[in-house]
Amino acid sequence: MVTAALPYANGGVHIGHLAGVYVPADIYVRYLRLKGEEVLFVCGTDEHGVPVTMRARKEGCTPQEIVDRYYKLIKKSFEDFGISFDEFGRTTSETQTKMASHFFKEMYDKGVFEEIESEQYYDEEAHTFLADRYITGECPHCHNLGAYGDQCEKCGSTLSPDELINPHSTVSGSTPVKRKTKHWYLPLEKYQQWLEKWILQDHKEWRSNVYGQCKSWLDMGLKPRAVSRDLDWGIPVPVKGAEGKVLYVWFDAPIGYISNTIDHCPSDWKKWWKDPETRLIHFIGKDNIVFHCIVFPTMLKAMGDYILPDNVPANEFLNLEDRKISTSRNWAVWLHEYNADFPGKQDVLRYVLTANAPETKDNNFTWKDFQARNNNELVAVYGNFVNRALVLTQKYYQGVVPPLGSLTPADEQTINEFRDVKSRVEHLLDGFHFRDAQKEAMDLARIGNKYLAEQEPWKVIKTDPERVKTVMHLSLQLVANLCIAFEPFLPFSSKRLREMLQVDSFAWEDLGRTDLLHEGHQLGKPSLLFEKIDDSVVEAQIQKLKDMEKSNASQQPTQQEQESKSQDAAPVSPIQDPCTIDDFQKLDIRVATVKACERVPKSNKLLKFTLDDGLGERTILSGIAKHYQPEALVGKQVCFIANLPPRKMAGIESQGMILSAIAPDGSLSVTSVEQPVKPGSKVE
Ligand code: B3M
Ligand code: ZN
Repeated sequence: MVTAALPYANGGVHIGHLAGVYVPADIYVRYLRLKGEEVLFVCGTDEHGVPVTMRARKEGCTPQEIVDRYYKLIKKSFEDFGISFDEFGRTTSETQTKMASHFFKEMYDKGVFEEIESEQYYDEEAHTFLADRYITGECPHCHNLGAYGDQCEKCGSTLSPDELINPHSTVSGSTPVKRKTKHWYLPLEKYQQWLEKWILQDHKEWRSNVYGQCKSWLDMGLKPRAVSRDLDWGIPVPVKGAEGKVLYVWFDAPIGYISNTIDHCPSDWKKWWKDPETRLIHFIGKDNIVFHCIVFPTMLKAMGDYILPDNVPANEFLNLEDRKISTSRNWAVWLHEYNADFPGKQDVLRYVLTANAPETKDNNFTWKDFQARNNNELVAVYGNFVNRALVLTQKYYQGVVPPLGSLTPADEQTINEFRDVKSRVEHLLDGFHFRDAQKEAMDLARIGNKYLAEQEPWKVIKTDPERVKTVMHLSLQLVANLCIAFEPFLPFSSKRLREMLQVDSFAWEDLGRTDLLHEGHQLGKPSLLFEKIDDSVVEAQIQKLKDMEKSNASQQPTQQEQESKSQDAAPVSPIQDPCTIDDFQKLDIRVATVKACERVPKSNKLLKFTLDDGLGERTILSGIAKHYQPEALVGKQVCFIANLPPRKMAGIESQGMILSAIAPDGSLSVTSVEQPVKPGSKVE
């Protein structure tokens, strides 16, 4: 039973989600299916909770309209991309309402929950309790005026609404008041010992990032977690006295895995969730670890007869062009847009995301790397080998597999080199090392290229045509092996390759064999598996990113920015105490032209500017690396303070300060002049 995290139906899916969850899950499932294992792959959209209501408020429509729209968009983009779910459901389904209510009822009846009354913020104008995200105020730590009730995004501290100075409701703008409210809590602390044994002792094999995060939660000591909310969007809490309350989205969502299974196979769903012989694997991003390793297993345990996850291979995050993916700043590559911009190239993105999979640490996607991996690996290694083998067979033997003659030591060596690829790839896939597993498959193509380059059939054909038959026979066996080895990773290419080979299907078991294509077998017409991607194509994508970011058209929350920030909701900072014109005139503010700009090695904050300030060259360091690609600033004019004393940072002397505008949400824009001016011009 394989699950992939249910994306919130409040926005599209981007490459960060794909790399972290859906591509590895799909590789794993395709691999199991190829092996002939009985496997079910379930996903769907997560349609309740504050992320959805926030989005609806922002767009001025109902939550239902939002989830209907994004369910369709997400489902279609996964389908187009070849993520092979057996079932893609929604948490607003009837089955889910029944199942989640059943879970709550049963746990309630068993006396699992604690009922706790607490005081929560209530908006008297809007007549509603306020989720933490709906409250803003001043951060007690950094005094950012736009901090949220759960987090200050300026200084990163986790907050509770009580800590906010001067809280106000983003729903009506009024000052909220405290009201008593009752909620049901899952007493995780009662399961602490059991969890410690189950995870820390019995699952030492889990990825170290997952194991480590669980350990630190457990070390801190678990606390009760509320499983209900005062919200008007969600599954009603199914007990008396709970009017106006819904199940917390994180109580409801994981049960969605089960409901979607039920919708897929109503009569035998229990075998997937209650049979101790079934292995359950959750693919998730790192921000979901606590829910999948601690909260949901506790719920399953409390229910009694469910199986528990066998493994939870959570990934770290993927950055985009060296910056954190941010949907509110529209710094993202959206799957539905990729599908539209690169039709038929699903495998290229699959390949690149797996090659850069953030398995053990955060990783980075750049369009240049996308192009390089396509051109230098898919085209030049895999595609090239396959094409040479097929085209030569076509040319010499009209596409009929030639016989195998006697083997030379070089043949033997090549056969040996790829014979054990099966066990190597299996070992890696079984351990969820997708990046290395894909590398093994690519190495197989390298073996093929090396073999052809050394045997030179195009030369030998003139002197020893019998020998060429053997070389081509073996090359074709290697092509067939590549088709199998790449099948879980690059399913579209393997399908096309099977058509070229005129083979309906291969089994995983066949991997490593040298008799997959028999002498006399007629191959189909060869065509190119991959094509080069030009500079202009990736440059257009980079430009698109920059343009989209500027226009800031979409403001959907990312996975990380979950219950998300709203730029409009963040108020601007108050005007400071008065200063005199003399104070101002002490500052020598000038315009300079950026001659060069680069990252400062080992610093993720600093950019080093070389400026033309009208008198010569000037070096200034600025802590804005998170906001700009250095290349993007070259040639621009910027305003800077020219008469600050020099200051050393990261071993480099900075001669002044570049002025930037900082928006309340923390985003930043360097100041410039409306028309180009002579460098050195004063700003007054
Ligand atoms: N929708 C959170 C997320 O997308 C959540 C996952 C639910 S999995 C049950 O990060
Ligand atoms: Zn703060």
